[in-house]
Amino acid sequence: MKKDKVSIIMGSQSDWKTLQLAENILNDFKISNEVKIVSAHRTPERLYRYAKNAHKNNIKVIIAGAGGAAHLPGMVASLTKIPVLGVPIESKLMNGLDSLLSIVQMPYGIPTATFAIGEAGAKNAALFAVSLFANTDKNISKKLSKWRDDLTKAVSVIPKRK
Ligand code: RP5
Repeated sequence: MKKDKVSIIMGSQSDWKTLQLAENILNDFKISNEVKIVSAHRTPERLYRYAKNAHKNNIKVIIAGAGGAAHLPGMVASLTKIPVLGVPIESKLMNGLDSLLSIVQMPYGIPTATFAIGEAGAKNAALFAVSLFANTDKNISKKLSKWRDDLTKAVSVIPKRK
């Protein structure tokens, strides 16, 4: 039986340095994943093929990162019912505000989740995918509880002076 997986897609090679943080987290939780460049503007036919085949490829969640005129998450969401988690990439000209608004302002009927701009968004999208998998997988659920406990423990009461 094929394993359920998370698919991480991005509009450009330049998005990889952000999206690799999502891949790292999925790998830490041993969640099967794949990574692809799929551009809404430069490779529209690849986007169409990818989205139309996603369901039969056992993809359960799609993390889609894009910057600037960030149409990738919304376009993919329009072609599949698989949940799409949008990550706005921190763009050079507007620090990612353009990406954020492009992703978050979806018209009624075709939702995409939208995360924070840049690295925090990539990591949180992966952790959100982990939470979705934790609903039906006890091992992942246990690991996520431990991960959260460790996060809490790592916050000291008194700030460290350098
Ligand atoms: C978007 O355009 C990509 O998601 C990327 O964030 C942005 C810039 O792409 P490059 O010019 O760096 O390839 O489609």
